[in-house]
Amino acid sequence: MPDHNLSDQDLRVAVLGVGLMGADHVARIGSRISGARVAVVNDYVTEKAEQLAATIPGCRAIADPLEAIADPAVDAVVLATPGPTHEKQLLACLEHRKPVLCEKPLTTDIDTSLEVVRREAELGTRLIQVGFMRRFDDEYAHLKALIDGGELGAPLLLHCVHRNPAVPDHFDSVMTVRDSLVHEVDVTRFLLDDEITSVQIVKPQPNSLAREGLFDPQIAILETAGGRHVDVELFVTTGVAYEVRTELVAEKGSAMIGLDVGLVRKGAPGVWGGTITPSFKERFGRAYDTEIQRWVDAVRRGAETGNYVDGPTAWDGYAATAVCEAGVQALQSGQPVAVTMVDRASIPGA
Ligand code: ISE
Repeated sequence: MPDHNLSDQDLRVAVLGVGLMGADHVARIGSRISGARVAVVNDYVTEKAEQLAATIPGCRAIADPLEAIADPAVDAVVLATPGPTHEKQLLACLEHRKPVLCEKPLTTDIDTSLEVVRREAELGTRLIQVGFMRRFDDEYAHLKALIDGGELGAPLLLHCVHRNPAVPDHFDSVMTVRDSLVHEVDVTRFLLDDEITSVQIVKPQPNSLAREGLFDPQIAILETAGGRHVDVELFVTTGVAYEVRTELVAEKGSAMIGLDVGLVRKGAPGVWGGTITPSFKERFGRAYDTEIQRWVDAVRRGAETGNYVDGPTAWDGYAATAVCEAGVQALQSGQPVAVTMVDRASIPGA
């Protein structure tokens, strides 16, 4: 935990993994976030980290991620490394008491996610925030406030659409569950304050334009402990745009977000329209800024509050892993699969 006085100093952040997401966070911290600077970068491609460090005043590249975490001149960590490396890196952050913002997934399986939750709980302080950025998006925040305000009555259903224009060649049907559905899992838990208890995946006729063997689209059907039904269209090879929509149906009305309306322009005769959102970087850019700024602020206040998190916790990461695990089984079996999770009350402090 930062033990020096941060009131007149920037938080020194190590960004581990400087691929698409990590490099985006480095640029964000360097230009749009106050109270923090990137002090260390790391990547499994060492030269990439070295080249990036050379462009940032006062920044060093450290080749070993665990050394970067332990470095005394690092106050906090952003983990944007591949999922399978998270368990070790998160445990190192806990060992060195370094607050960490971890991009999803928390870890890649239920047992290791649970172990991370337990180890953090044993410390009696929250150090791990999980990067579910949609909770920081204005539209999701509005929808959440509308639900919590009770105007629409009890929520009954969510209809979600998750479309990507394209995915990389290595993206397979399981990644649709673990990388794409995972956001809808977190959105469901966030909006409804309800745990997901079962998952079914329906595989319609695949898009003939998708890579051979990729089940795309997929329809996920989630049931919650409170009996709510959530359906999600996951379609990651539309060739069109980044489209993420959520419609809530409640007892006294419905509400929809993600229409991507923005500016509507009338141009050539007989034509009207707006711009297409190409990827999650544009759609959720402001949400990422808010997420990182609030995290930095929480970490800077941490010495007084004893809490280094302002957003989704390790428990939220564990719950998402558990639901996606059931989702992967459901993808194979075609049947509804029950989600296995421990009772939160059995881990004091989780
Ligand atoms: C990607 O990893 C993301 O996190 C995006 O938000 C999601 O839309 C995409 O499907 C994932 O592959």
